Amino acid sequence: MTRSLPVAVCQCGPIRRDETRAEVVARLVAMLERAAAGGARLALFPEMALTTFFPRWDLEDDAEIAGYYETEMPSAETRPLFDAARRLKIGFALGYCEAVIEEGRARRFNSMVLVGDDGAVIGLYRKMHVPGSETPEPGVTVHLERKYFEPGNLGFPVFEFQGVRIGMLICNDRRWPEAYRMLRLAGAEMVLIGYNTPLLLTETPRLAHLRMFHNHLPMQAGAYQNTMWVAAAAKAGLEEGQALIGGSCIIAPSGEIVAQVASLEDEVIVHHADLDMNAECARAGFDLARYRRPSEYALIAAEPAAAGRE
Ligand code: CDT
Repeated sequence: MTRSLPVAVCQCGPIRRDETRAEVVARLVAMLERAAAGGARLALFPEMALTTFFPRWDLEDDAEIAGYYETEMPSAETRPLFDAARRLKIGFALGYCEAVIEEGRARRFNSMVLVGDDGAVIGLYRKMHVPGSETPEPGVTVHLERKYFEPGNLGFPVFEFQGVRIGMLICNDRRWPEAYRMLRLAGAEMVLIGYNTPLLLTETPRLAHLRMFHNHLPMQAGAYQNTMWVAAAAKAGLEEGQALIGGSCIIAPSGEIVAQVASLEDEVIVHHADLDMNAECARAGFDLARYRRPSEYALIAAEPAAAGRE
């Protein structure tokens, strides 16, 4: 019998700075309904799907900053999404900003939660590769994720969703081959990726025309080289004056994009992911157990000083 997972990518159009959680959650519930109507059993929302992408600003008002984070998941404000999942019998993955007391101190992570079709939390991922800087840097697009988040501390976990092994990555993670390989080695069959990516980077004008290529290239390579499904949901469009790239898509283990959005708005795409393709594609040269040479890859896991050439 063929194993498959109908998966939906729910791209979000821009979210305003003053948009309330209730307004955003209503948009997400509407997309979850479209995903379920399209036959999906799992829906993916972007990175920071509950708020505007505030790391574009060097904010000073602590109350405003705190307002972008969730201290519990679900909360009274996000519960309608969990209730909808239970009502519609569909799971979801949601990127959000997490504030938590851990090891006796307040900590902030850029996180994604995986939720079952019963509305119960299955697992949590915290973004590992946190890009940008702590303070604005001259000549560089302001991207202050390192002011607002610390790097994740949960590794690259893989969770079981309806018998399918699922990994999660968040935005900049998708550009790092090690992230996909870690998930593949932990048995992931599908990777869910949420992102907020500026369309323009002032520091690299020569590469401007390649932004969408550089969005899809690492995700297609990650899918192909690790023979996994990749589903990717963007926050897209002109958000508070900053253009965010769209291009949300679903990629087969062959590396081929099998579904892609056609707008920069709230949009839902659904694809029935054939999980037998993973093994079939692996047979075309990616039998990891047979051909991989981990004893020759020590530099990859070495700290920069040991590697010596970074
Ligand atoms: N959100 C996120 O990680 N965005 C990064 C942009 C980094 S620009 C300094 C990305 O890789 O798309």
